[in-house]
Amino acid sequence: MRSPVILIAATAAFFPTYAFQLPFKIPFFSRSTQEPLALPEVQQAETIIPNRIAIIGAGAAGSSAAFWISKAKERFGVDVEVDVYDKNGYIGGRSTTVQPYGDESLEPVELGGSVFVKVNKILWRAVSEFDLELEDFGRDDDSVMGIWDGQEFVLTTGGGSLLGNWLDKFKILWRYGYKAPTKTQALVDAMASSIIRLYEPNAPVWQNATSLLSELEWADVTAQTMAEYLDLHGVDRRFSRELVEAATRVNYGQNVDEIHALEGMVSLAANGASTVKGGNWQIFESFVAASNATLFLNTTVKAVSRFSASGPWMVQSSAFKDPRLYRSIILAAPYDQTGISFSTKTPLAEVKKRPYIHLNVTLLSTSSPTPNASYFNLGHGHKAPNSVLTTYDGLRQRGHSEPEFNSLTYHGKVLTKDGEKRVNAEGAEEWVVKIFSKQRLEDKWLEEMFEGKVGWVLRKEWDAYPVLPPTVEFPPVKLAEGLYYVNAFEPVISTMETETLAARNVVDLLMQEQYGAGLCKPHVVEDGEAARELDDDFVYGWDC
Ligand SMILES: Cc1cc2nc3c(=O)[nH]c(=O)nc-3n(C[C@H](O)[C@H](O)[C@H](O)COP(=O)(O)OP(=O)(O)OC[C@H]3O[C@@H](n4cnc5c(N)ncnc54)[C@H](O)[C@@H]3O)c2cc1C
Ligand SMILES: *[C@@H]1O[C@H](CO)[C@@H](O)[C@H](O)[C@H]1NC(C)=O
Ligand SMILES: *[C@@H]1O[C@H](CO)[C@@H](O)[C@H](O)[C@H]1NC(C)=O
Ligand SMILES: *[C@@H]1O[C@H](CO)[C@@H](O)[C@H](O)[C@H]1NC(C)=O
Ligand SMILES: *[C@@H]1O[C@H](CO)[C@@H](O)[C@H](O)[C@H]1NC(C)=O
Ligand SMILES: *[C@H]1O[C@@H](CO)[C@H](O)[C@@H](O)[C@@H]1NC(C)=O
Repeated sequence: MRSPVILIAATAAFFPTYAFQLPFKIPFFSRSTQEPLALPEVQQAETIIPNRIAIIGAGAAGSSAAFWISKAKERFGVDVEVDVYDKNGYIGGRSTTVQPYGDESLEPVELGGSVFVKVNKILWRAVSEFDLELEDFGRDDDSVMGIWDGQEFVLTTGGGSLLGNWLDKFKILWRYGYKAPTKTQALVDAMASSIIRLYEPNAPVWQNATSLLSELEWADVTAQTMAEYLDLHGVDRRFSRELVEAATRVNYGQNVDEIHALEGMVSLAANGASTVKGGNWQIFESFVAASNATLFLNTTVKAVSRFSASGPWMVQSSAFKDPRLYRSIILAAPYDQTGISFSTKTPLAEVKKRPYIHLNVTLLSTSSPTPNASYFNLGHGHKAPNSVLTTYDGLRQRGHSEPEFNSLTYHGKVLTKDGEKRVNAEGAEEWVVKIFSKQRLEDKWLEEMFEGKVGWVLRKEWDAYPVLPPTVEFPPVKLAEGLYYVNAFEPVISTMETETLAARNVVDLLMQEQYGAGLCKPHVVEDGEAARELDDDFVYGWDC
């Protein structure tokens, strides 16, 4: 039940004008504050709060927030301006692409967030609404997957991706038995079906993740590690420490005895993994374009302040000499990483420090069809898998050394935008390879791994996703009246989809609390009206 929420929205529906009388005059300046900023010219005893919202960050979260606001405006007839700021010169944040050799004529490669699945209903819908093209991810029939423990492969399977259809794999059954994979699959399916709640017409709106998790009955899932959770459900230890860990390590750079079980399960929900041809960032660019918001790229927000509880928010950025005034602010970036100095008369809700996994991504092209077999201690005449995932269990159980990387995966040939295979100076075709590691992989290491056949190399460091230990405590969604924090959701689940979902929630709250509106008008059931038929394509937010 979202009863308090419905109530507010219903009030607005009955008295549609009540919400829209802004801007109005509000006493603005209060003597007792220390001012860290140069105050704007407009500063007087009182001032007008402009009918304007600032969104800080133009990744999945911020771009979709702008889009959701535009949907709310359309549905409620609210008049509000939106500014989107990003310090980068592009939209997409952690979801962006690069081109091999920096060559514009080549097919781009994802450098950050790359895949999503069909149950990610917001992104899936966006792809069709914005006329983008989906590509299957990892359905390469030549691919051979191996799980490397630092000294040997504990498992190798041929063809297809690990997670797409791992249940079918005879070798998996042989190594782990039948029960472990089926039980795990059942747990993943149960999770996926409870996520569906978030897309239904009466989707919950939450003030904090704790209340959402208890509503979805996931509170105990985030409270334990993936290892504990699977152990408790009687899943074979070797299965969780090897195969499941391969998934948590490639997706979140964390082991099964470190990561909480909800995110662990998300790592396994990889059925039908897809990516947008040309780059996922096109979704986020389309969100901003469709929103009609004003976009400030290459613009760093330096300070956010408010001198009285009812005054305007002031945003100091590199785009304007004076602070720009807002009614509300949506923070759509990890709090600790923004470098923003906040100053308010009453303290903000506390956002605890939250470390992120610092990931080194190495993208390269090579004409070597597989990595160096002797690196992997394979005998003469053996080929190494072209998709190497890893487990920590070699070290944990057998005293092997830790794998030097989290994952090393081939991603098809280097292609031109027309789909032709590009050949290098020696006339050889090349593959694109992506390696995730904690440490930098030096040129010499790469040359050995790909037997001297390395073409292009690009290294990128990301603060990729939060460190996700089991917890029952999550950051607040609302930091103050009018100040909302989307990335509060990342310690629950960190994916592109869930960032758009968390943005939807924040916009729903903001539009209710600040404008007496909401994202969707509540559906009032008329007397005698049949219960609404729900069609499968319904996505709350996109639809109402
Ligand atoms: C290597 C890698 C692989 C991943 N794989 C997947 C995957 O396969 N599938 C998946 O769903 N997710 C994946 N993720 C996670 C996913 O990319 C993120 O969860 C998601 O993109 C986060 O979106 P966001 O908008 O919340 O944050 P971000 O994308 O980080 O956006 C925040 C934006 O805020 C801007 N910003 C910060 N501070 C300021 C400031 N002071 N002023 C102005 N702008 C500021 C930043 O420049 C940034 O653009 C991956 C991430 C990485 C790094
Ligand atoms: C952002 O800045 C970079 C580097 O100065 C520049 O190349 C790029 O064109 C700028 N982009 C935008 C959208 O202003
Ligand atoms: C979370 O929200 C619920 C209601 O939505 C509230 O009762 C609870 O106190 C909140 N918890 C925290 C930690 O803010
Ligand atoms: C988009 O914004 C411009 C200028 O801010 C405005 O004139 C126009 O009406 C807006 N269009 C829509 C569809 O909201
Ligand atoms: C392959 O790896 C082995 C062991 O790491 C190394 O000694 C050898 O030089 C590598 N081969 C090439 C051609 O680089
Ligand atoms: C990532 O790893 C750390 C630790 O080894 C290095 O200090 C960084 O230089 C490295 N980053 C890149 C881009 O290679």
